[in-house]
Amino acid sequence: MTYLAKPKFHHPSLPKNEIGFTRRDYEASTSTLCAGCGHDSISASIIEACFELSIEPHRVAKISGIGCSSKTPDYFLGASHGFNSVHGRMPSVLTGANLANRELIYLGVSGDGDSASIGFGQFAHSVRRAVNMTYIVENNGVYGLTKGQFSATADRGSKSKKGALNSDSSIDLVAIALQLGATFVARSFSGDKGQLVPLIKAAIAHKGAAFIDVISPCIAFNNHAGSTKSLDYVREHNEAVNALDIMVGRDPITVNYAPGKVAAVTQHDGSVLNLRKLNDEYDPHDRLAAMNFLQRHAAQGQIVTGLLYVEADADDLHSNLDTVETPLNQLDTAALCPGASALDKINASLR
Ligand SMILES: Cc1ncc(C[n+]2csc(CCOP(=O)(O)OP(=O)(O)O)c2C)c(N)n1
Ligand code: SF4
Repeated sequence: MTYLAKPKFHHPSLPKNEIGFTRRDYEASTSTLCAGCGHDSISASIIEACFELSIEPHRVAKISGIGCSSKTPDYFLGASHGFNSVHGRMPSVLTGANLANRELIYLGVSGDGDSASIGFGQFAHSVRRAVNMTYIVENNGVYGLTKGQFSATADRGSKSKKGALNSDSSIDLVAIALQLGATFVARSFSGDKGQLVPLIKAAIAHKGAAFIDVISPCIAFNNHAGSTKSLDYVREHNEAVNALDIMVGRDPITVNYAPGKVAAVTQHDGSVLNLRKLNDEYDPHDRLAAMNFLQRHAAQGQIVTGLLYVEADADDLHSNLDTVETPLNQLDTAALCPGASALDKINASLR
């Protein structure tokens, strides 16, 4: 993989977050993707979200598969842990890492080819097992790295760059994530940072399996008139369900305003958040309604974006398995290997 180091100098008065880091501290090497690729905008949103959340980069583990999308962890959070796994195998590598050290923040980055074809089973099981992670699919409807074949998320009836018609039904990863029990499900567009950054922040703050499908046009192989994942198509068919803002780790600020209205709320640092309360008709806490809403709008050719579903008090894999609180690398030998008598007891209980 090509590695281009970014120049170190930057303006001395760059704004700092509450742990004293600038946005530059969340960057990494220079992207080698095509200029204008949607994936680079997603990297920029991840950088912004982690900066705004004041996350220490070394607390993040970013894990990906293979593809242009899976190369992106090289371009953000250079000081965090990273593992570029095998094509489609990101979810099981992430699950293993998470079981070994629950203290890190897990960011899974994948492509639609990576997650909806070869890694479909892996995607499904990590979501249904409630692994505590933010799973982002950079969805361009094609295999970008291998030169633009249709992926399983390409819409039936859409055309390839060379004019071939896709006759296969498409897989909607958001619908599947809802069906599998993901406790945070959202869709966004790489070109809508205003929507994507708060969604990433909320997904990171969520305990449990958080899934974000980001429509991310491939400007080299899927940005032409017959594509339903081109910049023009997505801009014309984007139906946002809500606008999300998030506050974490501070004393609560209370506010009371009517549904459908916008309220300006002053934050601890003096900045002002404009909160838009959802209209009564959209409830992101109703899984069945979310599935219905998604399908209804898909049938009208609309791409629904925003936070579609969230379960506030979700459990994760660790609570379901009742695992030890301490990361395995901090346990001593006695705790890791309690000896033959403990094993005898377990065996006896299974007889
Ligand atoms: C086991 C295996 N099969 C196939 C490949 C070839 N391959 C590399 S990337 C890729 C597709 C990537 O597509 P996607 O996940 O949609 O990412 P994009 O490049 O579009 O961002 C394929 C098929 C591989 N590297 N390993
Ligand atoms: S081929 Fe497509 S997905 Fe890959 S870097 Fe270029 S624009 Fe992005």
